[in-house]
Amino acid sequence: MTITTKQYEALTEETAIALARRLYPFPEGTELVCREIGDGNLNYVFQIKDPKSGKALIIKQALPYAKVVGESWPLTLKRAAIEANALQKHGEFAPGLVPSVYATDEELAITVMEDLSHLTIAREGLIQGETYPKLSEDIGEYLARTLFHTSDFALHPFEKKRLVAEYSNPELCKITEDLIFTDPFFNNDTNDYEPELQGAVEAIWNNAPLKLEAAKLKFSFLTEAEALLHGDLHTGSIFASESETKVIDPEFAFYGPIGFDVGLFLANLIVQSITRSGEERQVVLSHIEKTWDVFSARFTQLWEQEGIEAFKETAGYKEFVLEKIFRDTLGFAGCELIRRTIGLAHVKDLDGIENAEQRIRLKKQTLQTGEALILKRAELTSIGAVTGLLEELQP
Ligand code: SR1
Ligand code: MG
Repeated sequence: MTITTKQYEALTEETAIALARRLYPFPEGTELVCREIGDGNLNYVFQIKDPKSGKALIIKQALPYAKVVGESWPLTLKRAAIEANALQKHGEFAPGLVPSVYATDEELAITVMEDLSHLTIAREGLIQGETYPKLSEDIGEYLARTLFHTSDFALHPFEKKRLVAEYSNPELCKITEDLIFTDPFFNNDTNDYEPELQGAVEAIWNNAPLKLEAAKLKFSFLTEAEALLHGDLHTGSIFASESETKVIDPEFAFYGPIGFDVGLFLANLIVQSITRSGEERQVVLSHIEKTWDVFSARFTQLWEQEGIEAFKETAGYKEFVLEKIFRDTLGFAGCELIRRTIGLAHVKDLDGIENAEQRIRLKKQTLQTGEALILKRAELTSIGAVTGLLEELQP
């Protein structure tokens, strides 16, 4: 459903309720309550609820600037339509793993969708020690299904190129190009880190082989239109419970290298593994292995059963593609680890550690792990080798 409005205005809790009444047949006289629950960097998220029946819906609205910085950082409203369309496109291939979209409005830059407040943002849950037994299986499936089905391995080239154009997302891509691939590798004002990390940070800025590899990874991100990515698949973009997983927030969606989505998710699990110890760490290391195992098994099955590429049975081609995705995954994961530690956008998993000495020690470990993944990505040829490296680097 498309809602017709005259012009953009930022919603308030009152106007969000009025809009919800227009969109959903709440019985006459129903008292609705609204809360702004957005905790991300960019948008407003209103939950509108009928407390009597418990029925609720979400109205997410893009602001014409980045909320995390303020009006000095203008940002396209078109991202709301990209997000709504990507949710629906990914939902075609990974049903049940994304929220249902009820309505959209490009002018108001809103998406009206399923309320998922019975679930918890995975990052928050993981920080509290949750194990989320289904997380890696569900995300491995989500990744394989959405990425395979939007790639040249599954689509007619005309349709694939139509989608590449539809999901052109230059402003949001620029944020990633700057914040993940460029700024943390240079002495740039956007970087943000504790003085105790100055030595480790300067070591990154002066590490010529590392910077060369970061440049190559940025080049891949800039140029390789392999599949319709989520584009920001960290654990804050996932709602989870013991039995359910839902991927939200694909406003950074665009056609890019498949390993970027896989790598961002794994990097955020790696941060968790660094903050944990003993059996609790093993649970996260198992999630890391299972994500890749499920992704590669499902991708292989889809290739064999539904692939349309003429070369699909040529000996070694499928393996070549999966090896490339794996190598990219590790490199992108490395960049994400570095930027979450010293760049503009941090993660609570690390910043929330109250003991300063422990926080700095774990941040140094995160940087070291990021560097190792970037530099050793060609040598690490199995996910077991990656978790082995993580265990070595996490005493
Ligand atoms: C200004 S946006 C900062 C970060 O938040 C988003 O979730 C993306 O990860 C982006 O890099
Ligand atoms: Mg987000």
